[in-house]
Amino acid sequence: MFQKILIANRGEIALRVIRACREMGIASVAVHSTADADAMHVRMADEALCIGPAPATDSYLSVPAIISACEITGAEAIHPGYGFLSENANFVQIVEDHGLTFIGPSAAHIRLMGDKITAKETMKALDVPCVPGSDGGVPDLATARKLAAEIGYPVIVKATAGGGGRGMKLARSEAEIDAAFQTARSEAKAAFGNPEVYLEKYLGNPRHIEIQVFGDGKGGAVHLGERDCSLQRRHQKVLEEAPGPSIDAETRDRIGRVCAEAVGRIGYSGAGTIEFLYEDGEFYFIEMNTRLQVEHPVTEAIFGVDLVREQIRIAAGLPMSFGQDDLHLNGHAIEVRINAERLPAFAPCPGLVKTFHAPGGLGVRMDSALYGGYRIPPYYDSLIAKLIVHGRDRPEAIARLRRALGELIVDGVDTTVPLFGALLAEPDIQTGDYSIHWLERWLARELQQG
Ligand code: MV4
Repeated sequence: MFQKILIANRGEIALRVIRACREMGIASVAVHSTADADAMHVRMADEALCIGPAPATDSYLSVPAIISACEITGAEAIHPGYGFLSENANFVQIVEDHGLTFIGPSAAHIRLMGDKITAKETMKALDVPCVPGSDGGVPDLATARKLAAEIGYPVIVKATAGGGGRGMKLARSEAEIDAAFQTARSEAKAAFGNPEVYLEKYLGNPRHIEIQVFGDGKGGAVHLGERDCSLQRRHQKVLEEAPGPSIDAETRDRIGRVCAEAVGRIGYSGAGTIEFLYEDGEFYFIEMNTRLQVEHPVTEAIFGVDLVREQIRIAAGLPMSFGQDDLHLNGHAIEVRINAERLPAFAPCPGLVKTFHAPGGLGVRMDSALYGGYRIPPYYDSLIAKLIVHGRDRPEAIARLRRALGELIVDGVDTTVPLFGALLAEPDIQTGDYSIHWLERWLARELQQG
């Protein structure tokens, strides 16, 4: 096992990793920018090192600074958290070239899934159900027109280097395919340096269901069920829950087995998430994320496992501490993401936090690096806390979430907390009857009324 791990991240996820390290008897190294000298992850780690100025490109994204920090502190492994360098295959290669261990999948697996066309081809070959579409890239307009007609409108043009909603264009009919194709290509070239695009049948009203998987790097793999992450605003998740309100035990078992089998067959190592659109009882693969996700705690809550501990074990060459038969789903969990943002525009609202009080009690988990007197810097993501509740069933989880939100105090900055009370009062939310477009439609109505 490692003696010392460096965490190449900040905020709540850095704390999350430090907590796992401490329980495993592993020393932790925090790295930080000059803007984060007072950050909680710096205080909580066993050691801390300043690696650069405030802009992330010069600190949390600086590969030489992070490698140097490992050499200075003697850290043997790097946990990337989410975002920043977590899905950067070149970084992983450099980490390995320096004799260090990246806590995550191989550079090859990250690269494979980072290119959305190769990801989809791989999954299709592994019998994972995919959205009907072009098999591979679409080289020119004539091909785009021909394929779109075959697939049937509406179609969506997606950048192979995109993902997470970046670089997509909808064509509702033949009249729109030329513009969609050309715009998608030129935007992809400008944004990613790679113009390649592919086509998919556009699904009108699906849910976003993602399956948590875990591979041991030797062909063994398990699944930990699904999360319903349909409630999003501008491709940012707002509330996530597990199990999915629309997924029964048999469906979970069926799609879960397909996913575990697929990642096992490619020799995948560590945590991964297979994203699907789910419509009319069918799953359609869209992307695979090769990192630990923001919303992993809802899965931890219902399965009672520590996914970061498991990531560290796998990276250290140890076997997984559970097999599929050890995993039993218990109850229901919901996470809400709390951002320092001012409504109705969701404008980032950094500044001084005068008072902070985290909710507690049975079934309540607050993952946050906030404290009273902390000044939220303006340079990074506006996520300030994740509130995760666990109950014996969905109604209990909802009641607990309302109760916990009532206990939360954040004074000094505006937050998205007021949204959640209103959201949880909605009949569709109470019954779990929502799809990927529900939240934006609701916000358009709600925020207009004030
Ligand atoms: C789609 C789609 C409909 N049909 N693909 C957006 C994020 C990226 N991961 C995939 N996305 C979508 N892909 C097909 N073939 C609709 C979306 C989509 C979406 C997906 C998940 C959650 C929220 C969304 C909001 C708008 C569009």
